[in-house]
Amino acid sequence: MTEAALRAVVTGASSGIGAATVRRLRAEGWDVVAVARRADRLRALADETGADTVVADVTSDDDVARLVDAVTSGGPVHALVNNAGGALGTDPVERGSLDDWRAMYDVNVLGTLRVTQGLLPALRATGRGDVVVLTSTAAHDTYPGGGGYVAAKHAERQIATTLRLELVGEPVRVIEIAPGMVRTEEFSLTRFGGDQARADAVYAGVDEPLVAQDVADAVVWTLTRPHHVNVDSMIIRPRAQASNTLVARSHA
Ligand code: 8X3
Repeated sequence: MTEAALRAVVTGASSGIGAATVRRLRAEGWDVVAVARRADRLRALADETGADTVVADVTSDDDVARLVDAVTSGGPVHALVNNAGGALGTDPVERGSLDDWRAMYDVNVLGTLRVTQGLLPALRATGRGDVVVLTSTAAHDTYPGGGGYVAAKHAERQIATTLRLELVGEPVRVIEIAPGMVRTEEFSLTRFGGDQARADAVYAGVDEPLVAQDVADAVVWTLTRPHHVNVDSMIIRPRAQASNTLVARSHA
């Protein structure tokens, strides 16, 4: 008799780290529910990987309620990967846009809170649940122009650290993965409002920034440790990045 597959929910699954995590989990034999706003991208990922999909925006209470219903009526949930999030702008604090700060808080902090609250009962019920929170090195230290993103990621990190205290003794691990410089199709492009030249400049002269698969590898490694092993927090950067403000660049 073969064992039933483990089942994971991955938010922000339409590109970057989320999509790479879906691919990697499927390759490891997990059932996966891929969640994102963009139906066309999700459909392509489903065709490629065999993942199930739910179109939902983690900043919408109604969407998350519908997501939780759809996921929990479809089977057990062993892992939630809270990956949806992102940065908007690099304004100094003095000129930071309130709208950007609000939007970053909503998706990174409240988005993770909404989905985690919704799925915790199901994660607990399996007797071996995992909550993964994709934060950032911006959750651990700051940098000029990081203001709103750093504030949101610090807050998101504290969901993970607080939840771990509150769930002690229960069969649910809480894992934070904090990536540094990862070159993905969209993270910097979104941050700079679609300005490709500014987005590319983030990685200029950097010898091998991380790629989404590097982070997916870390996520899946933590999930596939024996369940008594809780990787509380993992900071992962490219070798060329020593800190949020010190990056080696060639000037060819
Ligand atoms: C991405 C890392 O340096 O843009 O989460 O804040 S950084």
